[in-house]
Amino acid sequence: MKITVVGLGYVGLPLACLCAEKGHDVSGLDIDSARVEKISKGISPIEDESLAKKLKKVKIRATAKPEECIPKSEIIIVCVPTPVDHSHSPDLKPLIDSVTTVSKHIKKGSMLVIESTINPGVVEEVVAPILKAAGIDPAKNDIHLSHCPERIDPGNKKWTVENIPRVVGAVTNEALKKAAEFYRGIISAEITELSTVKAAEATKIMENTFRDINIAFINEMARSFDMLGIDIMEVIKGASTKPFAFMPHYPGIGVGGHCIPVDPYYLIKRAKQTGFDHRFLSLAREINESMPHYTAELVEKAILSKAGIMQGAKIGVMGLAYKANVDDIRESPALKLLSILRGKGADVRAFDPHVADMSDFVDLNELLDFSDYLIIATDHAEFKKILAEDFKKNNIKAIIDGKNCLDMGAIKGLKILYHGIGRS
Ligand code: SAJ
Repeated sequence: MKITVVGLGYVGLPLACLCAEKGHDVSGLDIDSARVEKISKGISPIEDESLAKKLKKVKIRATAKPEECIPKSEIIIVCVPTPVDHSHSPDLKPLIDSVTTVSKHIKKGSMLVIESTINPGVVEEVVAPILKAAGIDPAKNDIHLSHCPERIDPGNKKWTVENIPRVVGAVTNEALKKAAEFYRGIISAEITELSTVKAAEATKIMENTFRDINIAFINEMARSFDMLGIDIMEVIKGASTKPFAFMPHYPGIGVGGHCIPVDPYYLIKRAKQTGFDHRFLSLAREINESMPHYTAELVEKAILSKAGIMQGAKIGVMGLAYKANVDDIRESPALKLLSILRGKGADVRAFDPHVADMSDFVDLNELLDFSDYLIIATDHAEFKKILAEDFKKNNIKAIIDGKNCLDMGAIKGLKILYHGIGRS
């Protein structure tokens, strides 16, 4: 089939490659011409070696011009970001702009799938009206409109776009069947057909909200156990010996990424319009948003106990990305932590081997050489290999392990002050 994937990011690009691998004739549409340029040369704009390899093998016609690809496409899949703004309000502009562009060029009888994460109601209340304004009525199958929420875990080698099960919901039964048939042709895992498009929108929001509240739960437990002098990591290990029901999550400096800290706000806001107040989801967001501040308090306490003042304290932050072994800094709690500490007058500098352009040093040794105090903000594999002796050699006075990923015993054994999140 002739396919256009709209949005060539973490979601769209792997999907475009998969469609091409399966023999489809694939175009990629993106507003970022630099990104289009790179992909046209077979270079991946995101750090992902398997993707980079794939891009060299498959043929994807990348363009910034919708008229070059949409009119001749039988299937159009929208994979653009659905972020929130600084006040945590959903920002549907990228989706609205993309659907508006598609509505100007799409031909009748085509299939339009929205993969972006959206709250229940967006397809029928936002997407369909844009199409209708262009004289295209999805309820009459002028085009086949469906929602198949993306499920991707960036950096995950085991679960990829090809083998992760998906759900699909559509505006009409015909659209549902066509979408399910298409996805069964490219994905080896189960494709579950849901009875309404709202159910599909709700499924993705629920899975990610489930993750956010579980992380908030363990963050709260960590803060409580820290006061009780209990090691949260030992207790998580203990609870995980229960062969059913318990699901381990881990405390940290906060929750980042383009999904988990964002998706709950889409549901909270839409539910409010029906008069329902998601108190629990809102509290979980409050707890997770508070973690960078909590971490900064731990840092300040450690520094005051050593130096007596924060002003000018040389703090090295290890990691800027929102999670281990990726280069993505979206909603990264590490960035929030940096600004909080700088607000307290400390001399804070960072190093992340995956985010060189935002690092203050070229390598780890430079960071260790500069720092009197260290914070682990991201548990990159490179950081977990550092020996406690290396910290001692560099005269590190205190370490705040924001991901509980270092060897606490070895560090304390060398008389370096150590504080994790829920352990010390
Ligand atoms: N985090 C914790 N404690 C945990 C797990 C995660 O603090 O126990 C933090 C991470 O450090 C990170 C954030 O939460 O800052 C998000 O972590 P994540 O592993 O959910 O990372 P994402 O957002 O890249 O991937 C997620 C998918 N990941 C997993 O399910 C493992 C999933 O939540 C979504 O399918 C996907 O984003 C998406 O695109 O919606």
